[in-house]
Amino acid sequence: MDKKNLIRASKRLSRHLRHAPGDIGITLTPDGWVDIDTLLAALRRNGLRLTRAELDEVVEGNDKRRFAFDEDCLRIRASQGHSVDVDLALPAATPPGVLYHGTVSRFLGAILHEGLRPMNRHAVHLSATIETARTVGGRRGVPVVLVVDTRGMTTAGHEFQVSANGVWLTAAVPPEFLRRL
Ligand code: HQG
Repeated sequence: MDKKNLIRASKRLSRHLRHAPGDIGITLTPDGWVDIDTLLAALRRNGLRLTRAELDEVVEGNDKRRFAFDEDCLRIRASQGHSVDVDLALPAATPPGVLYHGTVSRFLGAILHEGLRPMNRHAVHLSATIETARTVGGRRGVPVVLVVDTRGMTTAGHEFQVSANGVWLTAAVPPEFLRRL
């Protein structure tokens, strides 16, 4: 597959595995999985013909490794970023002493006032590196990077999880744990 088609297929997968499975008539398990043959058939009915080998290419070639197969390679799910009600059942994990969040200046006032909220997703997404946070913020304009005092949060009892593709997740970040880089 060429790059354009890989990106197109990845966007369709993100849409149906994170946000709108019903649009192509599939149902996710409570922890976000769908049977691969079911998915490919549903995509085919909805205008995207993808072979199993091409799906492997999309999963492996994905810049952020957004999708993961289960152990038997029979099922697939998105590793993070859902808006539909799934519980990925990720174990609690201990983050590094600080993490980063990339945003844009127009959200700063609200964020520094009320903290980071998950907005349409299940969790606030945090990055392990400044560079990644810049890329995330850069999707919306000139990036502004916030430093998250994860050590302080852990002491205060907040929990963290890390997705299969290395994105740190937490329910919310109160403003006292945030500062501008
Ligand atoms: C902002 C992409 C106002 C927050 C990326 C962000 C990431 C607030 C936006 C992943 C706020 C939510 C997630 C508050 C947060 N007031 N604005 N209290 N709290 N915000 O897309 O972190 O390509 O849901 O700063 O790489 O930007 O999809 O979150 O700007 O990993 O795999 O509200 O999405 O990954 O936006 O991005 P999002 P995000 P994928």
